[in-house]
Amino acid sequence: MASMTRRGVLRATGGAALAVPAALAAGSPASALPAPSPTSSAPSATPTPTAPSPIRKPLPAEWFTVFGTNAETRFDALAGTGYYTPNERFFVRNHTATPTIDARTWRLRVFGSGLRGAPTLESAVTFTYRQLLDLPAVTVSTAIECAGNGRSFFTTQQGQAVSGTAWKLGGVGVARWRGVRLSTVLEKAGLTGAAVDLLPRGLDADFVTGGVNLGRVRRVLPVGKALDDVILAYGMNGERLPADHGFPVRLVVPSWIGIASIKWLGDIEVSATPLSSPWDTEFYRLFGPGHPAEGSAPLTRQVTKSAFELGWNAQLAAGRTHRLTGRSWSGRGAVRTVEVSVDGGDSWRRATLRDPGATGRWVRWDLPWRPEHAGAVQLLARASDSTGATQPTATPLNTLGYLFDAVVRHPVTVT
Ligand SMILES: Nc1nc2c(c(=O)[nH]1)N[C@H]1C(S)=C(S)[C@@H](COP(=O)(O)O)O[C@H]1N2
Ligand SMILES: [Mo]
Repeated sequence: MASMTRRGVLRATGGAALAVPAALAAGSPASALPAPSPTSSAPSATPTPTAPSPIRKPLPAEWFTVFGTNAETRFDALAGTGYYTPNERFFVRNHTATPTIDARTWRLRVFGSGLRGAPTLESAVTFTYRQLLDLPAVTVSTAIECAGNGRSFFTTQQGQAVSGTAWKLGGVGVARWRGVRLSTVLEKAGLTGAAVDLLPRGLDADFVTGGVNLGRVRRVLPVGKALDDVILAYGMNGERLPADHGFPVRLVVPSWIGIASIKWLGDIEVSATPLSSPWDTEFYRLFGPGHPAEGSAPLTRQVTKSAFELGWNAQLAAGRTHRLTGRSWSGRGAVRTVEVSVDGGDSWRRATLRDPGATGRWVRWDLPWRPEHAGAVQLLARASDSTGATQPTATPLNTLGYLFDAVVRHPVTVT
């Protein structure tokens, strides 16, 4: 691991599912399937075999729960897989569909008033794939997590209506990302002290929702964060960055919600004046009771969560000792303790942590449990982090269902 490891490596990111404000939602975000992008120039008379899938990799039911253009990792599919989420099992959150990009012709274009000479998009400073590979490389171990991860529990645990993909807890994964520091590239592009905001933008299709074309997926990245620990990643867990995860190059923004980590990066505006996008104003803020009409400030850091590596409604035999395993993570601090309750929260026992805690990524943990009687049980796990925060029993409502951090009640059946 390179020098960034110590600091940058230790933070998590999160993204949001697609939480579409009611005003924009035509259907579920998952239904906002874009027209497939034309990837070949085959004559239109040629019958199309099958509509291209929005996600390229196989999505076996043992590993994923699929929601339209998105696929959630099943936590029971992580048991025994090691610390990092295997690329094949890493969740995918696509606003539209995974595009096909030729790394030989791909260029990253960097432009704007925050660069020397204020180049326009047409006169942008460009980087080829090869040029990026030739710059000093770093490896960062961090989570990418959707801001909407855990959203379904607002409804199933708290009885609240929220819009967006109904993730359980699998809209998260941790990988070793290989790439070049964004600060290195910005410096080469002529960053000036006047720069305040960046606007990285993807090469996937325009995002159309409720009949409104919001343009290409993009989200403001303040220059302070950009220079701190963000990388342009071209490798994931020792492999070339897979198509579904942003090939050829994506941003990895440690500890922040997943939308910050723009995939299929095409250009970055660097501005001396504040920038904005619908992903900063319409989505990825807290809306609803207790929040201003325009929403909270744009969301940045992820919250704390815990998950058992068990299927939903898993069956466990009575009269035997089971090793309950799980993972806890936070974008706000390092996970320090994890407690488990098998009696609905009346009593708690400390789980054994198997990894050192670090901001922005998880720790694996385990705990033996010997259930004596058959019946339905809810398993609870709660983590405390280095900021002193412990997962609460409820998360205050926000209508787009972001940043769920309450203790999840995981149903199992003892047989
Ligand atoms: N260009 C582009 N970047 C994107 C997205 C997208 O749809 N298009 N989705 C974002 C969201 S909401 C999340 S949570 C993460 C998901 O990353 P993954 O699919 O590699 O898990 O990518 C982010 N980057
Ligand atoms: Mo996301």
